[in-house]
Parts: sequence; structure tokens; C-alpha cells
Amino acid sequence: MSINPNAKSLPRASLDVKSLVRGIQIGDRSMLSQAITLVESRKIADRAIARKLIESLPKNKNTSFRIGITGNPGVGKSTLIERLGNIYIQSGHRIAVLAFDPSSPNSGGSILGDKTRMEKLSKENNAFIRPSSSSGQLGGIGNSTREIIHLCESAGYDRIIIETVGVGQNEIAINNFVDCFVLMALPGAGDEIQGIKRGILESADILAVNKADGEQINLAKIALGFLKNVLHLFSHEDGWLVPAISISARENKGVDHLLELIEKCCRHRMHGGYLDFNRKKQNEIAFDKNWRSHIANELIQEKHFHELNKSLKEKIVKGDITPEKALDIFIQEFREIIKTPR
Ligand SMILES: Nc1nc2c(ncn2[C@@H]2O[C@H](COP(=O)(O)OP(=O)(O)OP(=O)(O)O)[C@@H](O)[C@H]2O)c(=O)[nH]1
Ligand SMILES: [Mg+2]
Repeated sequence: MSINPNAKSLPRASLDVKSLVRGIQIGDRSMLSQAITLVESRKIADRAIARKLIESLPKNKNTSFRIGITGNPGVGKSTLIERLGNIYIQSGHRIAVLAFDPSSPNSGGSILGDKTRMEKLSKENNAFIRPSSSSGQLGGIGNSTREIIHLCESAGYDRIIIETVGVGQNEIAINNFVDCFVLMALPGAGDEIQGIKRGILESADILAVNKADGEQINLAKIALGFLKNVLHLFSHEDGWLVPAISISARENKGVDHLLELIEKCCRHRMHGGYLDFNRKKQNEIAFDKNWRSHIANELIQEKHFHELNKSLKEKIVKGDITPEKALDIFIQEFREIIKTPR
């Protein structure tokens, strides 16, 4: 089906699963946005519609590449994505950018900053930029990321770029969503690089020292040397050798090379069958991770458990009971419930 980026929104009154599916498939951005809002909703009623929507869309054919860009706040992720996105568009791709902001669940300042840093890209018909709340998730990535990726791919976007802040070890969670992930670092070999946790360095697929421009060129060389030294300690199980390069996103230096490396990494994985294997593994991990939080969420919405939880917390605050004792009581109650025949 051909994609029409200028397609007009369908009337709001017809906002049902069928209309959403049709809207997404004809490339209606407003419908795509509404569908994303729906899958991000935590309301149980919305979840049911969201599930139906996802199931009504054709299965992904693994023809897109999912790319993660991570690094500490201010390292230049959005500036780089603006550059990468424009090169992709010039070569005929359609780009969806999902920008996660762990610091502000209500779309605060830095998201506005991202929009202005992707000024050119945000005006492109073949680009879709979606700031998203990470909803307090570890790893700075929201609960519904997998579904959002699916929606964007169904709308014909073939390069999905996820921007997320590398706040620490937990950020490795980006691994659970993408085919290739770029870790950005700042010039210097001191705190800037040492501050990156070993776990995240180990799992990165490409390392890019950004801001290699002006007076920072020498410091960038030092950072690159340091990273290359530690790289030989790590290897990826699919045989991908992690490259480290220096770039200047602002001056658009080295960005083409970085894009070539990203494509090379994704193609290496696609041809070796690893991309497909990895996505299946990611799905397995997602199920394992999500059932725990969903069961807890369902449980706490049950009146009985909601009240028990509230009364136990009151007792903890008063000092009548320890948190451990409260947990014992809660678990005991849960065991009684699952033993009761339905
Ligand atoms: N000198 C120099 N400055 C850059 C470069 N890339 C980005 N910057 C600047 O660094 C600042 C932060 O850039 P962003 O692209 O917003 O960084 P970010 O990593 O997306 O930031 P957050 O989303 O807030 O985590 C801005 O003032 C950019 O202009 C670069 O290559 N060289
Ligand atoms: Mg940013």
C-alpha cells in the first residue's frame, strides 16, 4: 500500500480500531499520534482497545531497522538525530524518532529543546517525531515502546530512532528494543568517560565521541584513544566488532560515516539471521519483564488489595509494623486468593 504523508485526519467520531488501522496504514500522522496515545494509556479499558488495535495490524516483516541513540544529558543526541534523520530522508527512507525524557513525565523543558534541535527534521513529510514519557520506567524507556515501534513500522517508517538519556546502568534497557545502539560520549578521558558504566559500554554497538570540534578536538582524540583501549575487552556474540569514532554533530562532521556504520551493523545482523533472533529474544524478555508489573498493577486495582495495601502502609508509618511484616501479610493474602477455586 502506498503511503500518503499528506493524508487528512479521519473524523474524530470514527475513532475506532478499524479507523485507526486504516489511518495508520495510509500514513495519517494524526491517527498515528492518537494510536500512540492509546497504547501509552494505563487505563484498563484503553488497554483492551490498544491490544485489539495491535492485533489488527499486520505482523512486522523485519524490514525496518531500529536504532538507539543514548548518552548522558547534553551529549548531543538530538542534534545528531537531526543530522542522521535528514541524511536518511535524502536517501529515500522514512524516519520515526521516539524521544524519551525520563526526567519529566509531563513533557517538560527538555522535550521542547528536542523539538527545536530537530527543527528541519520536524518539518519533513517523511519524518515523525514523538516525544514520549518514560513513565518512571528504569532505563528511561516507556512500557509501551514495543507497541509504539510496531505502530510506526505499520505506518511505513523504516528507520526507527530512539533517543534516550544514558542515566546509568539501567539504560542498558535500550538493548531490549533496538537492533543497533550508539553510545555517545563527550571529549576528555576523565569523569566524562569514567562516568559511563561498564555495563553500558559493554553492550554498545558503536561508540561516538561527539563535539570533536573547536577547542575540544584534542580532548576528543584522548577520549577516542581511551575508548579504543577498553574496546578490545568486549566482544559481541554475533561477531560484530564495535567501532569507536569521533564526530561533530553540530558541524556535521563524521555523521555520514556514523550512519554507514549503523547500516553496516544492522545489515550484518540481518544477513546473519541475528536481527530476527534478537527481536524474538527481546519479545521473550519483554513478556518476562512485563507480566510481573502487570500482575502487580491488576492486583492493586482490586478493591480488597487496594485497601489492604493502604492499611498496611498506615501501620508502617505509625511504626506498628515493619515493611517486611507487611509484605508477609500481603503475600499471605495473595496466596489465599490464588488457592481459591474460581
Ligand atoms: N560544540 C558542539 N556542541 C554540540 C554538538 N552537538 C550538540 N551540541 C550542543 O550541545 C547542547 C546539547 O545538545 P542536544 O542535542 O540537545 O543534546 P541531548 O543529548 O539531546 O540532550 P538531552 O536530550 O537534554 O539529554 C546543545 O547546545 C547543542 O548545540 C557538537 O557536535 N559540538
Ligand atoms: Mg535530546
